[in-house]
Amino acid sequence: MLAKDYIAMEEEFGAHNYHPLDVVIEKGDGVWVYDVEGKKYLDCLAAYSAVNQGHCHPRIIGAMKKQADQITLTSRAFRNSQLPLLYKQLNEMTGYPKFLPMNSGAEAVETAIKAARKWGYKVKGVEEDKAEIIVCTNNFAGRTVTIVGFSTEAQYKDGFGPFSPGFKVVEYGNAKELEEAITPNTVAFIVEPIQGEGGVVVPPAGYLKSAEETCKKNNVLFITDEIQSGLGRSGKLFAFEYEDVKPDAVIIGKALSGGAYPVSGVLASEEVLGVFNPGDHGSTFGGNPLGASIAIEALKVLDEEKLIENSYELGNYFREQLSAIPSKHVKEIRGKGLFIGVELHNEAKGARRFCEALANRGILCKETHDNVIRFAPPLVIKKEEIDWALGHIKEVLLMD
Ligand code: IF1
Repeated sequence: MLAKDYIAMEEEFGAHNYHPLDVVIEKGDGVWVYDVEGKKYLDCLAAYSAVNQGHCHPRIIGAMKKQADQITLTSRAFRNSQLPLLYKQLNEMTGYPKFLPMNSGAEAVETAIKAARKWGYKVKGVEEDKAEIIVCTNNFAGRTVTIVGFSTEAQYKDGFGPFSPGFKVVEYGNAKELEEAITPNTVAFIVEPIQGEGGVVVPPAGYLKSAEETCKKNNVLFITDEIQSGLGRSGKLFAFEYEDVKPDAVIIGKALSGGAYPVSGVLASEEVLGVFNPGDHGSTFGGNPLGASIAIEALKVLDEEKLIENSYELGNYFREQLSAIPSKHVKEIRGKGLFIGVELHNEAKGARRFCEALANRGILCKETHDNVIRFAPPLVIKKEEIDWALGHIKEVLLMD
């Protein structure tokens, strides 16, 4: 079958909830992916940062195959021999005493919301059904009804109401507005340390620190969504580390499995995750031995292959080199580590045409918010590969 045949089949039988670039990928290896016609591309999206360890990392796929031959799913009605090892691995790498495993990022965010509310009622003493959670403008936390209910993007909500009450929105990066929004019923503030979908937005220096202080002062849980920014993407294990804060809970997903399987969850203190009693929360697949074994290996790969350090160093290099391109279209280059956004001026007429031109040259990336090109390659990328990409990026950014 040719690419156009796959595309026609997809358009005919699939729901049209995406508008992908017309590249039909059938194979991946490290930073490279190959389409059905044999064309090779440098993947600068890394499945929205789920593939930080690179496509089909041999150690991760090896762990997956080994566990697949043993047992894949037990349900949490029984214990399995992989989940305890994942707990231990996460504890050693992050310092958080507890973890609650789920599958998708949205489910992990829902889990944090449930934990925060229950903590509010049982520990903080908020009156029943009065708990408030504060979130930010331009947040992105997934697609469930509760989560899109607090989105500030009209399209994500349109036609999906009625929504869950109990959420307040404050401006991202504005610590004063957060302080003013807190009431005695506020149980949590959930924030992305760097906004991904928002356009790779790095908040003003000191923002997370003052948000944390405000939360502490008011007995409000400070929760970071590190589903996209975490696990090395920003050049640190967690993007919150740039500000010397210690969130009460951290939501992770995506790269937790290196893109091999959906694995997500919430890291937190005993006080926060301790609010759950048997039967309060769960998932058929959450914590399954296949996912757990994959996540253990994916975490070890991050650590042992020094991918976080590579992200930090090559991220700085990539951004420096991008800044040196004398393009009239570029308004701002931002990001941390290999989490990079290139915002274009309105006159550039959108980022999509630049992404399409890059795809034609063998570089895959995806625009966000119409006028931001995002570069977020797998963290296994090498300097030579970035240099090769930069040659093309330069020519494309110098287009009219
Ligand atoms: C789509 C964006 C990226 C996330 C943060 C939770 C989730 C995500 C910070 C939910 C998911 C995704 C989902 C994907 C596109 C994508 C995305 F462009 F929409 F914003 F990465 F940049 N918190 N992000 O970024 O995790 O339930 O999807 O596992 O929805 O099309 P999920």
